[in-house]
Amino acid sequence: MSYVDEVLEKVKQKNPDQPEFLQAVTEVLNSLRPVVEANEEKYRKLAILERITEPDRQIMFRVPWVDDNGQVQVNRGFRVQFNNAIGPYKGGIRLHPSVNLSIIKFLGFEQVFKNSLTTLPIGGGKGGSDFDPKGKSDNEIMHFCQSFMTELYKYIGADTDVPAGDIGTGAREIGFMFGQYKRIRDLYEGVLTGKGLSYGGSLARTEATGYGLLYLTQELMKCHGESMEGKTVAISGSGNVATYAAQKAQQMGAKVVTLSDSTGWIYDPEGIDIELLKEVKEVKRARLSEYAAARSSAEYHDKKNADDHGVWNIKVDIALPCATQNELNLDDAKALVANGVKAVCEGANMPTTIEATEYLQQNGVWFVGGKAANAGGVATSALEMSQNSERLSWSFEEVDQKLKGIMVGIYHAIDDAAKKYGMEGNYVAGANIAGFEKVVNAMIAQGVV
Ligand code: NDP
Ligand code: 2IT
Repeated sequence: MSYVDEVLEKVKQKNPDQPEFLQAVTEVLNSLRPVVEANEEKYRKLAILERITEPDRQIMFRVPWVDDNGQVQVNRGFRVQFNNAIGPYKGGIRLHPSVNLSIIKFLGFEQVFKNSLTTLPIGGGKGGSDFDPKGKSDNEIMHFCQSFMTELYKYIGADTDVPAGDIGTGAREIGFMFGQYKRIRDLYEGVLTGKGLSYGGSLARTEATGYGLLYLTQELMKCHGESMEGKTVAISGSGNVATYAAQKAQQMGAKVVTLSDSTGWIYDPEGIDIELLKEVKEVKRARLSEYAAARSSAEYHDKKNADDHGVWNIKVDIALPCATQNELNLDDAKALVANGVKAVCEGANMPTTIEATEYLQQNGVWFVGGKAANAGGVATSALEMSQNSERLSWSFEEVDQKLKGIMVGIYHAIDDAAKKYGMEGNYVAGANIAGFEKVVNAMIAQGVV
């Protein structure tokens, strides 16, 4: 049996109840076959694949807090520190009722390769809780965040592990967590990124994931003799990533015609009104249906069931899934291909199922996975860490220029890696290989640790 198959089997046996983690590992290890085969005996002897698929440590803890009615609530907190071969653990905190160990492990595993692709010195980790921020008052959010940090602070630090935002965690939550860390440790350090601008945050971090996604997509199009100008774009989600992806796409001359949330989706053939979107989602924290109610050109569709991903049925040139894992399945991929989609680039983490990814690739769609396409967020987090370390802050333009350079660089790195192993155009394999090589070299150099 090949070393890849051996390890895939072991990972399945050890984690039978973790479907998302197994999905992420299967995708990565399958695409690493040519690299692993070229180093089969060496990697087997050093147990490289066993080590890279087993987190350094997994922390799970109780998060008790008191709601506005005086009722004590208990959530479960997680931090998975996956791999710190190339820098301190780095990765977001997801607050969503669906959060469990499988989801945090898949995100932490992917983060290792993504962070490596940024070229910056950051290892991979992820955290979160099954806490649901929806419908909670600011007071409840603060109490939860303070309780979460009262345990998490033991394991993190500016040179150890630096969390950030993800689904359900934005500037408000990061602010409450930072305040509690500072209070407990009596230490003013860059322990979190995505901070507010008045206390160590970086300009352009809010925009970074969405903007970065578009910088990479633009480079992909350019290298295929196309531009963003005049293209029609479908985006899913309506949170941080979706909002700034839509904004940058329209600044580039494309028209974004869809958005979604967990209850429904909109089709706006005249192009998304970004200011209205921000007002509804960022200021009012309301549902997308309110966007449609305020804009006559927009149609609102209720989500019929969990498998209803209506946005992928719209005819577009480019699709950018920016909501959550497994939101674009084989049927969605078929609908996109039938409508002539040219490119699919993932703003979310693992939004496309393995079958859908393969179908898109087999049908000539230029497909870039999240580890490369959404790396702009964490890359800019690393730039925030640099600014915190030198106790300076850079201008928006300086950060944005660096972000653009990093995303264009990532596109070429994954394109080159795919070509080097005879898989031209397979950007999924290219990203996994390029991300893996750097981490493995560092692991080997550092010995058996
Ligand atoms: P937000 O919380 O800001 O927005 C999430 C969006 O996705 C919302 O519209 C939400 O709808 C929708 N969504 C979330 N979960 C589900 C679900 N289970 N089913 C349907 N819709 C869902 O998160 P972000 O924009 O920050 O994150 C979006 C994706 O991008 C995630 O996969 C995240 O891991 C990834 N990502 C984020 C980065 C960042 O810097 N923030 C960086 C790189 C990747 P609703 O409001 O109804 O829940
Ligand atoms: O998935 C991700 O890359 C993020 N949520 C951002 C992580 C970070 O540390 O900025």
